[in-house]
Amino acid sequence: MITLYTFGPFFGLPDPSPFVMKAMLLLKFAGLPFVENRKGFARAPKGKLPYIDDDGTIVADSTFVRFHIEKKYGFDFDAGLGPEQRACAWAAEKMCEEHLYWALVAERWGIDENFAKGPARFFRAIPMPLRPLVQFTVRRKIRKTLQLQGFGRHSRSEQVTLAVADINALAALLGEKPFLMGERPCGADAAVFGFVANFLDPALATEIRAAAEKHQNLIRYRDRILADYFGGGVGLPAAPPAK
Ligand SMILES: N[C@@H](CCC(=O)N[C@@H](CS)C(=O)NCC(=O)O)C(=O)O
Repeated sequence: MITLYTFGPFFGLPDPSPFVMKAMLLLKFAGLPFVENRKGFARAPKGKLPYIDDDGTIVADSTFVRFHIEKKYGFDFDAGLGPEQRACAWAAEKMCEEHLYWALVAERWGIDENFAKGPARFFRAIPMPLRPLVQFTVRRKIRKTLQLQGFGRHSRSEQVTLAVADINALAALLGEKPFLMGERPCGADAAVFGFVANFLDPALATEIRAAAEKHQNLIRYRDRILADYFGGGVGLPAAPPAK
């Protein structure tokens, strides 16, 4: 049996982490049953979630989870795609994970209003009066990470410009197809879904969400994947039906 280490549902989504949602979807796409464990963060081999325990084999990082599934179970997430489509899917996935992700971190942790509605609640289990100190320390670490990575050095409006360019690219790539590369989901859909769902989430009150909401195809994409793989929506505003 596979155990997937997660944070647990948040923001009306199966998990607040797009990487955890990616691992969930990879396992679901591959038809592999798994159990969730929400208490594994302290033992995460890379200090991050997700990771899996597959009958004693620990695999950390969502992309290595994908490679593990492909190798051990012989499942090709991109079956039926040509080399150019595979390359395009990989590029879209990494655009989200290595670029758009930092906009999500800046939105959630850097803007007080979003922090209060979102990440501040991650710390509910920590007793008072310790909680504000832990919140302050973690937030300071994340701000420093954003500086070192570089995204945090852009002005707020530059960050929005970059994130909206990514979101517009995703919407253009998806077009009117049900999934990024056609009629059936590919590996990149597992990753891209988590970002689309997070940026559309009402827990983020920002210009980026407003820009994402202009793309009805992205809203339908999120709703389709939530319905097909997570048993339906979780109280998020749905898109009007396609014309
Ligand atoms: N490259 C990793 C990224 C995972 C990641 O960044 N996880 C974040 C949550 S979205 C995390 O666990 N952060 C905790 C920390 O950095 O302390 C993957 O694909 O799994």
